[in-house]
Amino acid sequence: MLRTFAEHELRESESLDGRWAFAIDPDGGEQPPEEWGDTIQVPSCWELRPGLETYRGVAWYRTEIELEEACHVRLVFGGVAHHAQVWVDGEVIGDHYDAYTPFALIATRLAEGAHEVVVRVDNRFGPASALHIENDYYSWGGITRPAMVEFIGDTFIERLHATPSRVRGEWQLAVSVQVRNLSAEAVERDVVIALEGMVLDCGTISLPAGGVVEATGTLKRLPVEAWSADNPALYQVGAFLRADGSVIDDMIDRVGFRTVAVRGKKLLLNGEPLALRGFNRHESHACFGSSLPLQAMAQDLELIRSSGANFVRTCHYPNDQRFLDLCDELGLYVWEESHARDIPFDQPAYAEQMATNTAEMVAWHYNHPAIVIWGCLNECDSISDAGVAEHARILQILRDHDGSRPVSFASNKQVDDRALHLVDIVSWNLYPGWYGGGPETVAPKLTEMLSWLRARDNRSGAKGKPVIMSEFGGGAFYGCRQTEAAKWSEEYQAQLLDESLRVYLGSADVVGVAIWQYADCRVTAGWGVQRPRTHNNKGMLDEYRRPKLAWHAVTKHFQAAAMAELQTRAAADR
Ligand code: ADA
Repeated sequence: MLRTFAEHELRESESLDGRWAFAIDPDGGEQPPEEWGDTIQVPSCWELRPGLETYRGVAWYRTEIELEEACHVRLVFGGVAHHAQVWVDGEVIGDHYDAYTPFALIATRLAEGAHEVVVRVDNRFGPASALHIENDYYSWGGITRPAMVEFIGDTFIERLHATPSRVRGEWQLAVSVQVRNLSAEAVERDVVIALEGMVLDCGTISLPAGGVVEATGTLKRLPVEAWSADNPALYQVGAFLRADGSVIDDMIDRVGFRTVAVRGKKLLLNGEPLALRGFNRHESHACFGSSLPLQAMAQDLELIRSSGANFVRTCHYPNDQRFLDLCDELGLYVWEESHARDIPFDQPAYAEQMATNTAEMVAWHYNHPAIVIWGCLNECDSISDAGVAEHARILQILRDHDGSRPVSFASNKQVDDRALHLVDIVSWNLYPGWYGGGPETVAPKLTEMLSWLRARDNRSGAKGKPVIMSEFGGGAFYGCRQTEAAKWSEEYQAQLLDESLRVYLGSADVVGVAIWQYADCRVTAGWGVQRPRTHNNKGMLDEYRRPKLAWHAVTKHFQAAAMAELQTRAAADR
């Protein structure tokens, strides 16, 4: 399953998870192999197979689907790392770039019976890959997230977006339903939306041959509870397609009623100041690579919640929808960002790949109440004129696709940054105490940055905006314990995090903190030369989720902050 719940009650679908035929293709062939001799688990990373630990190349996957009657099929992949080309019965039906966004491809008018599905997967670097590059995290290979096949008719619901808002003290839900017509004739269809027993007829739409039409409607005066980390109240919203009075298709998603806004230097959730405290988390695990099963994601979120954290930044790419579903269910706030970490803008494929990845992230993840901030372009060029223009372009894509959430990018350009006027929230990646100086440099560095930002003559365009410390921390090897707290020891890392959180959580100017990072993560070979163990060792846990001393220092601060928040709220309620 691509979600933690069923997205359809009427539409027939089947999971494609399981053993697929598998063949690596070191020559990077363009045609499916004659021999298949092997099988592999889907979803999984091929790097977890002995002998393929560092394989960077092409591999082929094959499975079969059985149709009980002639129909169209919609193949939905949660993520393929990182370039997928999909074949049905020997014909290419489409392709997709980037491991971190879902995609759906349609094969039309398939006859009853068995049909072959083949996927060519390529995780090589090079001019065709601008987002997956040698980097300080690993680019895995394979069909790394769940996949499924849906059996659809000529007209079907392709997308359902639901936007909650509060009007004169009452909750309402604006719903947009995108319907596609695969037939060669124009047809009319009725669209109905429903939420917890309340039904709204969105009227009849005329679908041109091969066209896509949007139906909209707003459910008003809804008797619902607000969503927040303390009360993650979720509601099912359904869209139903009717022909001649009969429901022929459906799509179900979940919504949480909450609003996110920036007012002055504050981030607001449902009109109240929101303080974010948590971690940067890569989809990276010693036992699963980037293909974490649901239980491992749940364990991460249980650990994160146990620390007193309420926030996760999906560094540096869109996450598995099931992880976001769990954040919706458990009540964690999420900064989700499109796929970029210090990438050059002059790669030939960059412009289109970055725009597509950003738009796909919002399109597929729009309804998650847990997502409170959209991010992009981590530590990219926000100094040159061209770099600032590119930030404007990508931030505008975020705003064009979703006007309901604040946007930001995590910057390491400090006072030289020239794109801060473009964001709703200023986000700083600062590493005092690691890339220079000791823990005693944390407080002065924050004072220096805030003095610059808030100065009367500050021309950054960001003077009065909220500030998030989007990355900070230092490295330690799990098990490296020593009395003298030298760098790479757990003792030093704990001291640095202790001081960093004392300073950042104690600042009225900082509305959020995201520690770099939750757990150690594997990095790619090119970065490996700079990273001991070819891992980024700044995790509070190691890659097996074994806690370092710093985890306990962090938990002390986060739990104290959570307790103080509860006491403040209790006092306000009295
Ligand atoms: C940057 C970057 C992270 C990581 C970090 C580090 O802030 O955004 O991905 O590389 O530095 O560990 O130095």
